[in-house]
Amino acid sequence: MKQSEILEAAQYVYHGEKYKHEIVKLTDDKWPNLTVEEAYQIQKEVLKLREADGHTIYAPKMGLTSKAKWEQMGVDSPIVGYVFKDMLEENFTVKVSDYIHPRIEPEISFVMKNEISGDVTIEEVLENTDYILSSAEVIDSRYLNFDFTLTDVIADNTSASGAVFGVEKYPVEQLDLVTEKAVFKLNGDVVVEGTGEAVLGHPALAIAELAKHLAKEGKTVPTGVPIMTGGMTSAVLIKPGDEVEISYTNLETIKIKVEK
Ligand code: 0L1
Ligand code: MG
Repeated sequence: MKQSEILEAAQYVYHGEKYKHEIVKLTDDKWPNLTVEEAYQIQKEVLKLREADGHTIYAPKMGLTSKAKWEQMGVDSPIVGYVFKDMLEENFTVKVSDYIHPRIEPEISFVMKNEISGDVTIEEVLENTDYILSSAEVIDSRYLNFDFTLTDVIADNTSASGAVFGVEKYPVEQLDLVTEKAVFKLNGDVVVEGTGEAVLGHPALAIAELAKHLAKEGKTVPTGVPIMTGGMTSAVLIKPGDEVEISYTNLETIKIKVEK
């Protein structure tokens, strides 16, 4: 793809995000052979367009790290995107009118105390972790019917739209992140559940994947900000009036009110 096409694709995707409308996916007709490398170049331009609109990057995030998500979305590789400060949901409330067709998924988030980069082990991730937070991501693919390929979703900043982080900080050594379970209740009924094991076998591996990815750009995993490790279950469609409750084995329960 020529640089002019990278920019054209980024503007097209960002228009969908900014004006909250669904778009036909990039690979449908215009760029059927979009590569992963090109998709990340488009994502980089989308991030720049958001920044030019006055928004600030808050933290990187991992996505598509669990089998539940792979099955739901029909793709099978982890991806990296960015949460912006304006995506942080306040007061545990999500307004559907701020989105196109939002879905919520439970996630385990890491806050690092030391920067890591390149090839790191699970143990190295854990040693350099400050604490763990419970969290929930609000995803909102800009693509029609949430239908995309791996490269489409990378270009679309991994459907990043909203994030809710618990406030209780948990020392990593007090948790077994593999067996830590999230149970997602919608209006009182359990709709999905999953454990940390679903996230690449261990959520710390998602952070290791991020370290590898960022190293290719000469960057390190940042410290002091919560980094989501990817949905532990499939994502759940929400509508105004819904009450979401995500309870974890040990981590703080997240309750979200869904408004119009
Ligand atoms: O955490 C995740 O797996 C989010 C992936 C984003 C792609 C999507 O499901 O829209
Ligand atoms: Mg997610």
